[in-house]
Amino acid sequence: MARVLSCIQPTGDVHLGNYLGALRNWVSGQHANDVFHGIVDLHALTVTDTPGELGRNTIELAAMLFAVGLDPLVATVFVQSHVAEHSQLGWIMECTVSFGELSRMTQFKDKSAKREADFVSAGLFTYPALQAADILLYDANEVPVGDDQRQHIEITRDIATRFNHRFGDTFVLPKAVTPPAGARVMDLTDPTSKMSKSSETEAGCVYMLDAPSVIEKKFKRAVTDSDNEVRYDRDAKPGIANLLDILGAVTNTPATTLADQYHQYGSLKSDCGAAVAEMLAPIQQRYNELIGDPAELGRLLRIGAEKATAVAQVTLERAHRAIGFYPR
Ligand code: ATP
Ligand code: LTN
Repeated sequence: MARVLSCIQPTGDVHLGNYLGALRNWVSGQHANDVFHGIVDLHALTVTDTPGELGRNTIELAAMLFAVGLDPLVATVFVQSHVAEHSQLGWIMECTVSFGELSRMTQFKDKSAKREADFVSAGLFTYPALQAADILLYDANEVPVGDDQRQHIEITRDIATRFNHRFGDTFVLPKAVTPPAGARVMDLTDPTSKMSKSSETEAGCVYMLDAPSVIEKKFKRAVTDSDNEVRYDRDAKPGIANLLDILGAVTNTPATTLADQYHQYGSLKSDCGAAVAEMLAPIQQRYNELIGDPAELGRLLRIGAEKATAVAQVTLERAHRAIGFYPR
């Protein structure tokens, strides 16, 4: 059984892209591997400065992770700041990566450029060192990530290799894996950009907690094209291809098969909206039950924190011994 680690930042409302591209695979993969799922609030702190916001986002994201079907007795779902070893190993990682290496990270260049008038924290720069700690603490063999995160897995491998070379074999080298045919969900109003919580308008983004009427309206208004022919062509007909991909992902049917079954945009849009609303209804119901029971959520997160800490402590201890800190 491979040890698999995935993490998600508590930075906003979870949307259909997150679900079809990531969370759904987490749920289906929880029995096949030994999986750890971190809600990485320390990473989100790099771009958050409002009191209380991180905690609220964390509990809402936790409720969503359990609502979509992660089983706290099978998967280890934990909050990063509950496991102090992340910060402790993070510092050691900062001392094992160079300024030059961190300067080459494209995510830092992009994010700091976008925030040019805003506060750019040093944490945004050293972010990959903390991410390396997340991964190495759990001896993770596999880290499922999208293309944007591959560079961070590469630098984690470089850091681990350097540490092992300096101080002796300590860390397992992780491998980036591409999630199984992860649907890439595009924005409904701009089908050439990915559906994202940071997009300009909300109309193109379907949130997990949107009411059925809102979902149906968003699909009805999805941007398509004017030739009125349903066929699967990502380049020429990105709007229609996106709808077919979404309906395909929800109903487990190949998008090209669906394309043959539809002749009108209107019925494709309404079926898509209805299928998504139907898929989300039981998730929303479980979410509402959980979010109304903070004591239970706290209990579930403590189970995760205990399991995560047990593993992380052993690894940190190993790193401390390898470095040769004077023991207390
Ligand atoms: P933002 O929406 O602000 O761009 P994000 O949605 O990429 O952020 P992350 O927390 O970085 O959010 O990603 C969580 C997971 O969801 C990642 O595994 C990411 O690959 C996946 N994901 C995000 N957006 C999409 C999308 N539109 N289609 C498929 N997968 C997605
Ligand atoms: N940087 C990632 C989130 C993240 C992560 C991790 C992913 C933090 N630590 C460890 C995988 C493994 C992102 O922005 N999506």
